[in-house]
Amino acid sequence: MSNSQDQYYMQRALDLARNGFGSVSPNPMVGCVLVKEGQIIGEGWHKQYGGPHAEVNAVDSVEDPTQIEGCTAYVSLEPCSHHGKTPPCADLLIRHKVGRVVICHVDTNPLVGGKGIEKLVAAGIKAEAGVLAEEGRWINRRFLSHMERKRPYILFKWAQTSDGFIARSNYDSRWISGALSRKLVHKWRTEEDSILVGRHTAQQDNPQLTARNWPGKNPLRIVIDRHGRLPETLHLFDGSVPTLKYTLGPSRSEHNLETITLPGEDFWQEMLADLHERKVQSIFIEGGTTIIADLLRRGLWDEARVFTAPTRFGEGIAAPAVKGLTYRQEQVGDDRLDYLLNPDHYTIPDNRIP
Ligand code: AOF
Ligand code: ZN
Repeated sequence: MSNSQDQYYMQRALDLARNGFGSVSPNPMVGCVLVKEGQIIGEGWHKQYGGPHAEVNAVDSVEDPTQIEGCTAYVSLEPCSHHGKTPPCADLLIRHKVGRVVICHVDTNPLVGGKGIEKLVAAGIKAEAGVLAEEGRWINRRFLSHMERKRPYILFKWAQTSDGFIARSNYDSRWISGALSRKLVHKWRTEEDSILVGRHTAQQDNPQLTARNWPGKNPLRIVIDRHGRLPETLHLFDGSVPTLKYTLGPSRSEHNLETITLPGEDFWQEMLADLHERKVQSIFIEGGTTIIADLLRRGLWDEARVFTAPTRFGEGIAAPAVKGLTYRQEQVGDDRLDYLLNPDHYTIPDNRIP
């Protein structure tokens, strides 16, 4: 079969994988397409964390399972080889006598890490990886950050005025971006594992940090309060959504609110290590400026989404200076939206889809 055909079906597998966005974390998004004699005979994707893997759903979608024998399976991630919440997908493909397996990229989860391919090859199945691998790794960049860099994917969002301010001199940062942009931010919240603000933003804006203007899940809320100064009356502490507070003070556990003590020698590294252990694969950072500037300086970031509104403040708090690769630009109502990547970790993706 030609390379372009492999790419065609792999693109379909990747498109299916994306349906799991916002529902499968801390698992990766995975799609699978079964092709026989130029026809798609089955397809599926991993829909929900804890649920069946993509291969299982694809196999189950085939009306007559004997048809699967000799087909080519396109999987956007190396089939798993471990007994997790479900039995190994490599075994499933072997049992159904699939003839060939085309894989987008290897699974760098140490539980799998090439062992899925080895299993298939040992069973006499042709297996090859690397078709549209860059796109597959882009889609699963949060999962791969967790597996390979051992820290969550760090994504910033801020809104700035056209003359470069992120807030007024009194730190009031409301009403820079338009209504449509603010709605889009709620959509983004449903796509990330967690959302973080610093003490100053928590106090100044008293945000709820929920995704109430978009259907989907609320992310875990995280707030930094080194010296335990934040009042308990803030929306963040209303117990409505699971919330973590990182502090140098005593730890505590209440309904939906856990206070975690860090030694504080390197607060960020300690916090990121703790979040990694909790399998939090992404952090959406909404402020404030000091936190963003601090992380930018340390190179501890992956992506920034920056709204530039037509408003001018004339004076105020300067927006963070970021040197990133612009991989996408769009107009959202009256605002311009730039999507930037940390050039130390990423190149511009082919598809430019966030
Ligand atoms: C696949 N197909 O659709 C997915 C895979 O706890 P479990 O059993 O759900 O296993 C989770 C791990 O399996 C996950 O970390 C990743 O390595 C792999 N995910 N593998 O063959 C799939 N979602
Ligand atoms: Zn699997």
